[in-house]
Amino acid sequence: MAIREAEPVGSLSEVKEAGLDREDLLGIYRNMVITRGIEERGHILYKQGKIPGSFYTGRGNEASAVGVATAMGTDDVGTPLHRDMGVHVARGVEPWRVFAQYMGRSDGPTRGRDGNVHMADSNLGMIAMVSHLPAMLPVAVGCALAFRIRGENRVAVGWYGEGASARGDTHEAMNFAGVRQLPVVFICDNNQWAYSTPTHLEYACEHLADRAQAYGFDGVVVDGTDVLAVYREAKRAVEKARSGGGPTLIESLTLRMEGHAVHDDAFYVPKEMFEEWAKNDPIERFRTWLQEHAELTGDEEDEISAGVKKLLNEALSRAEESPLPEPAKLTEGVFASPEDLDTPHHK
Ligand SMILES: Cc1ncc(C[n+]2csc(CCOP(=O)(O)OP(=O)(O)O)c2C)c(N)n1
Ligand SMILES: [Mg+2]
Repeated sequence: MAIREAEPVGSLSEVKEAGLDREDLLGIYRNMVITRGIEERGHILYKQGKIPGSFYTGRGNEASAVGVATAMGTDDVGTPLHRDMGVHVARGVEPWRVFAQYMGRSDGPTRGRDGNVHMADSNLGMIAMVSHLPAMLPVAVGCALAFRIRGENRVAVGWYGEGASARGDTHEAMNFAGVRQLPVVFICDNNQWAYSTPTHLEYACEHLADRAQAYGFDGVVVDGTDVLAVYREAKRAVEKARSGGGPTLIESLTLRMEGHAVHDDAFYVPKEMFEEWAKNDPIERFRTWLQEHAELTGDEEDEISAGVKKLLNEALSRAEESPLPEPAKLTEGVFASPEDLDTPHHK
């Protein structure tokens, strides 16, 4: 085995050294609870017939998504995927806009042009995915190249799934990033399934992070249910990239705790696997850590869950009030014109 396996996070002092105070920790916990809450409500909306198409969830991936996003700087950019609702939440997308997106309303990030998962708020440093197999890795690498050319001290973060690792664009992105030592961090959400395909039919190496060495940069495997370990590794990788140290590949290991999307009941995943991984639920795990290491009280916990419930109830009502887009204007805002691209790179 070539790569490093990240240690789990231990004490509060270790976490403080990594730059997080108690308020930050509670904020991370809250973001994870919001993330799950959005996805649980998405299931209900779908069953009520209010969501056309499907609804994708990242149950089991909340720690990974929120942990990485918390480690990014404000000016950094990322390309989160369908398992990474926590990235949108942690970067400040208001939940009502996510519901509006899924219901195809004009206040969603795509203003009703896509009633689905291809969303991102570019004002918050995110680029919407066009597909995820893994079309966004070359985009993230392109951002990193642009930062280098413009002399900007920014980092790009690109997500992909372990199934997507089998496709050629993963190789092209990583090879180019390694050759140029670009400021990019690759996050492999390894949730052990690509739709119904298990990992032994996807790759033959032990860890996908092993491949980093072949591209000329560091790889690390982290337990994706341990939010603080994810944060620590992501922070390290982001700062390394920012200071000219080149890319890092972080393989974040989880289990996709639901079907590919709400239309899929995941009948092909062995029951024992779900039972085993349910013991490591990222939210419960972090709650226990906070109780043991940061004196989280029952009152604080109740306050957070009541606050999130209120936030999401209001978000749902607000999203339902958002109008559907006007049919006559549907083609507006779909393509960028050269005038829209007001960046030094495009001039
Ligand atoms: C080129 C292409 N083929 C198939 C699909 C349909 N599809 C979307 S996600 C996915 C599975 C991806 O698995 P993985 O990369 O492990 O990500 P996960 O969904 O498990 O997070 C498939 C088959 C697609 N979007 N694009
Ligand atoms: Mg997968």
